Amino acid sequence: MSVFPENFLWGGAVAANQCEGAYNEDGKGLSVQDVLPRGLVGPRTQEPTPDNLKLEGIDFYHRYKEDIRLFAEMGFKVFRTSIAWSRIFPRGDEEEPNEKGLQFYDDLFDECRKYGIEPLVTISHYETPLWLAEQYDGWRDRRLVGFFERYVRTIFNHYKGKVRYWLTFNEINSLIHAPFMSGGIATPKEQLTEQDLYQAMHHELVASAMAVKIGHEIMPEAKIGCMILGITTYPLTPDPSDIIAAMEKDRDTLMFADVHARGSYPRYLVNYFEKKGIRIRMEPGDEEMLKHTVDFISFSYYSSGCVTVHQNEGSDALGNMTGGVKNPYLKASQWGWQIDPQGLRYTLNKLYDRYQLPLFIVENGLGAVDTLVTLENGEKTVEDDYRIDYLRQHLKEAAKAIEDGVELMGYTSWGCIDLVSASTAQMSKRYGYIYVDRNDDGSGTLQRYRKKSFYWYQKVIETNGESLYEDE
Ligand code: BGP
Repeated sequence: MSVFPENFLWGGAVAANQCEGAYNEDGKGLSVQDVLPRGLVGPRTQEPTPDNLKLEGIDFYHRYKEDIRLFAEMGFKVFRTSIAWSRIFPRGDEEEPNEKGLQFYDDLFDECRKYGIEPLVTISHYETPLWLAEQYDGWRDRRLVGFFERYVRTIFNHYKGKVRYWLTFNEINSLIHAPFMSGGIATPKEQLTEQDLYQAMHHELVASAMAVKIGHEIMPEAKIGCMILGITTYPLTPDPSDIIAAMEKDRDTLMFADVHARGSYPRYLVNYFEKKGIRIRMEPGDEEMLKHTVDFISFSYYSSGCVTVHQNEGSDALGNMTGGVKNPYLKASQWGWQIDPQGLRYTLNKLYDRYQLPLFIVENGLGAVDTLVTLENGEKTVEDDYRIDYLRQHLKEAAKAIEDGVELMGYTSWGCIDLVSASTAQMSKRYGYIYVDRNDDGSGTLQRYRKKSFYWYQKVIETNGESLYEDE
């Protein structure tokens, strides 16, 4: 008997800006992604430049029917994607939505439903309209809460009945690490104070709680969750000072989940604000609004990191936004992200112990270089055993967490079809079960090919996880 519940939501995840392309079609406005040709590792440009792979993405905007059919062939129960805010409100501050933008997602969600696939929709996935960044400095400005309200009311009213599962802000805690990509804050990071960043955080937290409130009013049956970048931190040594350092580092992440799950700022954060002289400007009603807590907690999980107070004891590790110090017990991906399947079990238990809310792993996967090969029967594929191995190990740890008692709603692996990377904006950092023929220089036919992992995941879903143990 499988340990995964019968209604477990197996699937995959993408984000609009990393796959749709069609960056200026059918009335879409520019988003912050359209001026980030190198992702987080390079500077922004003044306007879209041809070397920005996201402008065309994998042309999901025109090929989504073919792609959803492939997801259905794998047996997906759920498909996570985002709505590009600037398709619905091209500038972000206008009164009326763009009908063609609404129509696109109608068609997309209908296509999912045709195969019995539940859409899981991120409302804001690193794609703040560029106008809001340039004219308002993004989420630093309180008025964004009002624009966001109009946006969520529009999409909730429009897609009620089609979408039951929603996430508010992708990796909301990344606001602190990547203020432009995550929060549309145009002021350079070096010029931002902690006061600025925490004020922007407050605006997003209020907006997130407001989305939960409005969502439940409009769609009583909907499940609305937050989404946290699941940075898991270990102490590098048993030195109690390292334990404290890890506890504090963990709180950078957990404070966002604390507010979403408990409905108020945790005391350690209030005390920190006081100590640092940070004064969060609140409007009447904000504290009440925050009490609209989420139905579930979702998170991304790729790797873990270590901290230490000791100098020279480890070297830097790379990771999703923040790295920390290298863990000598772990191997890393080609991009230096440390691979730690057990860390997933640990993270699930930690979150569940703390909140007793259902959890959803909405991102996990291995970014790797793939080589397309031609089999004897002429079929083209990628023999991505390394990816299968990564995913299998992580899923087995998720299964152990379920046995530990964690309530896990589902699993959507990241980049179920190859797409443009968020941090480096490369095509060559591939996560998919489906290979897309597009290269870092923009060349390629955009043809789709099933990788070996495609068939592997199909079987995992078909057996509700039992095939994970087959070759032991
Ligand atoms: C998360 C983002 C995703 C995604 C993923 C993998 O931070 O939510 O958008 O891209 O990381 O990162 P990358 O694309 O940089 O490999």
